[in-house]
Amino acid sequence: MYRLHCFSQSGNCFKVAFLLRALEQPYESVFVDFMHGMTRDEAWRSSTNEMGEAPVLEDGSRRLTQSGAILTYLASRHGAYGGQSEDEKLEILRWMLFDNHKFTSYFATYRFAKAFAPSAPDPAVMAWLKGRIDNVFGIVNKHLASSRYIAGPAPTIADFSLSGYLFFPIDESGYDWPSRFPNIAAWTERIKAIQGWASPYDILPGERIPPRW
Ligand SMILES: N[C@@H](CCC(=O)N[C@@H](CS)C(=O)NCC(=O)O)C(=O)O
Repeated sequence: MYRLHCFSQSGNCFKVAFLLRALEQPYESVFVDFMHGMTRDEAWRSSTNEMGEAPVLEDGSRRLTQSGAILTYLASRHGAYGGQSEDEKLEILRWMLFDNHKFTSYFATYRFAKAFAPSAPDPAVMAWLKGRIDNVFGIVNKHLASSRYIAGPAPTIADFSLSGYLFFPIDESGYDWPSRFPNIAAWTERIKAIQGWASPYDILPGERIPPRW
């Protein structure tokens, strides 16, 4: 059985948990105590992920990190959500790289600073991040005006990747993207209709923490 090292506040972990559920693959959740520094612990890094990040997926003796690599592996192994032709696979990869560099990255950082950071966020840093998010959400919103899913007419792992942080409560980020970006909002509703979808806090392990700042 797959083992997924994960925790409840992580949209990157949610991407993988949701795909496992969509593929109807049973898995065991292994709680990563991120909020108490587990991913910074040298022993954890040596045993589990030298990059100091969740998610981590174990498949027997194989251990995979980076949600994009994990999604690609699972899609290929189970023959779903990974595209068929070389062009489809490249289109998926293109969007997942954009997601990891910008779409998830800026938004997840902003949300973490606003909701979970140990000290109050610096307004200048938040203003800079918000500008980056405005730009990147605008790009995806425009793309979704003419595309039902991120990489074409059917859902793929690109959708699992880009939507990973969009199912958490808005008050965690304080960034009201559904009212500003209606095409993104409509797309997340289509994603919720994919089999296996559930709210992140219902399927990932660990305590829920009220937003701090
Ligand atoms: N690109 C990575 C990002 C993973 C990531 O940043 N995970 C967070 C938790 S959601 C983490 O473990 N961060 C640790 C750190 O940045 O120190 C992925 O998609 O898996």
